[in-house]
Amino acid sequence: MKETDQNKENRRDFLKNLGISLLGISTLSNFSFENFLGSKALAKELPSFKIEGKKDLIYHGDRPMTAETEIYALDSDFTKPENFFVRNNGVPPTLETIKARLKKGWTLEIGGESVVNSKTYTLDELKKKFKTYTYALTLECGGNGRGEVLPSTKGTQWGYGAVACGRWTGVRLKDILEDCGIKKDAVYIGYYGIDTKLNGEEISPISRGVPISKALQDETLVAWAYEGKDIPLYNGYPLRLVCGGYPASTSGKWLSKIVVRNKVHDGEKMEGSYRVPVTPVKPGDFSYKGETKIIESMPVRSVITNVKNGTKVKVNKKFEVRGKAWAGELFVKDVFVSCDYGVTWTKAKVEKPLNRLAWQKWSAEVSIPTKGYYEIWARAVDSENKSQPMVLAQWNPGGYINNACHRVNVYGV
Ligand SMILES: Nc1nc2c(c(=O)[nH]1)N[C@H]1C(S)=C(S)[C@@H](COP(=O)(O)O)O[C@H]1N2
Ligand SMILES: [Mo]
Repeated sequence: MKETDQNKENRRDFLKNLGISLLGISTLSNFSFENFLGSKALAKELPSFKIEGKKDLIYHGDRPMTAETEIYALDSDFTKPENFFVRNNGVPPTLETIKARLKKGWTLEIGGESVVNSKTYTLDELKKKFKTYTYALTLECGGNGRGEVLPSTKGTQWGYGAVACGRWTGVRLKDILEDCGIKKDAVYIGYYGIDTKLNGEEISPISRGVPISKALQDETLVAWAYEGKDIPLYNGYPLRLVCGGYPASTSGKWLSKIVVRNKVHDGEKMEGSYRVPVTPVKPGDFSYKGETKIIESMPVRSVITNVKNGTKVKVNKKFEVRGKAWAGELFVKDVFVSCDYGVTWTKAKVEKPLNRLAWQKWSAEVSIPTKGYYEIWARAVDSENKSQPMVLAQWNPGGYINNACHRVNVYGV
């Protein structure tokens, strides 16, 4: 459908208010066909705009604003703030709104039926009252890889770059919850941020959470800094819940409230989204009405970050292939690299993570035997011996948790 001029005007105003300039619509130059098995993402026209202060992002949409990181920008040990992907579900708060709140003292309220004493802390109180911790935590959108899912499903057609890992600094959620006291019947927590719905309603577009056991892990943080700086505006400045290893949708941005629940949290996007069928369905079957389960720990995945598509390599000469791998709540045990479509595999050297829930660096030396077109595939295996599949293992109507192998191509010369 063609956009009306009025619509375009409205959108331009909307973006201007957010400090974004629309550069027009263009096809994406760096979104390479060969990155993905299905390659259907190439056919789609993607908006081209810029978020101030961000770099090396592939923009998927402006309303809500969504942008993933170019795979090669994931080559740095930790994702730089300017490279951190953006996935909004509604309208983010403006910097003015946030500054006005900060002036009065940004507050975090703890409530819900399973909290003993409801309390409200200012950001300064949180910093003073509780011990500060820093952990490197991997945040990956539950829909990362959806662009590869066939038959196609609705939702942002992410490549493999809706992921980031970096050092978050804040206080443990468990210390805050201990200070308030939690009742024996507590089973879940839920978050609220100060963003609003796209339709103009002044309520959170997303309010998700995690089981209480995850909320009480040492690494679950209420964080105010990322990579030693304030959290970037669109990644949740000034306060964010960070639940590494779980779908990033559980890490609430612009955090203002946490509720402790005596049942599974029933906030926005708990019911219809971020779930997969309990009983596997045939690919393309959107009619499933059966039981679904909430996605918890993300599956094992790896990306190749140093070899761009189309790279020319010398025949029979070893070259380095490296990247990152992560496995939700588990560790990555092995990464294997293939240059012959999975016929033979070379074992990569896999480094230890900085801490639990951080991604792991890996590298391997490979070579190709003749001139011509080759593909490099990477396949990680988690600490429970589960491997990445070569193709989407379990199609689901939401197009979630596609952890099929990443592949890039090279030319032998
Ligand atoms: N308040 C708020 N928190 C949110 C969201 C949101 O729209 N609003 N999106 C969630 C989703 S679906 C993802 S994948 C991550 C994205 O985090 P990022 O934008 O910092 O990359 O934030 C999560 N937390
Ligand atoms: Mo997400």
